[in-house]
Amino acid sequence: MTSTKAAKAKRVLLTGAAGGIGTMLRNKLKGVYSKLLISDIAEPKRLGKDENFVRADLADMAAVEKIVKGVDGIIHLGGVSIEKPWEMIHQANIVGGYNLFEAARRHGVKRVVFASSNHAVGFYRRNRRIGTDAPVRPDSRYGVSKAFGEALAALYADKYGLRVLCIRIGNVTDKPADVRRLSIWISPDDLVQLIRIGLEHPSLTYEVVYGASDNARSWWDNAAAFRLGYKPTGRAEDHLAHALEGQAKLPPDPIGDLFEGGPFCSNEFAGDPENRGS
Ligand code: 15L
Repeated sequence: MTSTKAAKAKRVLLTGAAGGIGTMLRNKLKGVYSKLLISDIAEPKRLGKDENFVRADLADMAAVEKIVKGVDGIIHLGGVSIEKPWEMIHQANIVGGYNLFEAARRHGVKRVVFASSNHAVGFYRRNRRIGTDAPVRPDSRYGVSKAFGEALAALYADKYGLRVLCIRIGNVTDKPADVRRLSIWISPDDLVQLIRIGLEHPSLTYEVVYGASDNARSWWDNAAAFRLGYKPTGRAEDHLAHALEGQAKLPPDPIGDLFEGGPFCSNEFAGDPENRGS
C-alpha cells in the first residue's frame, strides 16, 4: 500500500505506544500517518522529539475522552498484553476497552483497529485449521478479554456504525522466536499493512482477521484478510533456523504443545488434556 495524501492527512491515535508492538510500529506508522498521536499509561522510554505523546490510563474515561477527541481513527494496542491476575485484566482490558469504544462513539471517531490476539482462540488443537468464524476458545483471562474486545467492537460497529477491524495478532517480531511462532508469526510490515486496511479500506464495516504473515505452518484460514486485499510478504519458514535455535532453549511443554495458545494453555492447566480443547 502506498501512502496516499488522504491517508497521510488522517489524525490517528495509537494506544499502547510504549508497549512491545507500539514501540516496534511507531516509526513505521509515523511514515504513513503524519498526524499520529501516541498514548500510553507511562511515557515511552525513547520518545522521539517529533512524537506527539499524551499520557492516559485507559481505565479513566475522562482521560480516554481527551485523547480520542478530534481523531479520525484509533489503533488500539493498549492494555495488558499477557496473562495477569483478573483485577489487572479487568481494569486495563475490560474497563479500558469499553472506555475506548464508548469515547470513540461519543466523539464521532470513524474507525478503530482493535489488537485482538491468537489467545482468543488458543484452546483449539494444533491439528485443526480454523477461520475467524470459529467460536472463541480463550486460553487465559487475557484471551477472554480479547474475545470481549471483539464482541464490544461488533456492538459498536453494528449499533453505532463504527468501522472496526479486529486483528487476532499471532506474534510480532522481526523473526519467529520458536516452533509455535512459525505458525503464528507476523512481520512488523505485514501488521502495518493490516492496520492500514483497518483504517483505510473503503468498504470495511466489521471484520475479524488473523494477524499472521504467509506462514506455511499456519493453523488459520485468513480468507477474510485476503478478501480485504491483504498480501503478506513475510514468510516464517525463511527464518526456520532462528526459530529452531529459540525452541532448543525452551523447557518441554507437553500440554502447551497440543494447543495453539502454547504456554498460555499449560499455565494453570488442571484439566484432562484428552477432554480439553477443540
Ligand atoms: C500475545 O497475545 C502476547 O501479547 C504476546 O506477548 C505473545 O505472548 C503472543 O501473544 C504469542 O502468543 O506469542
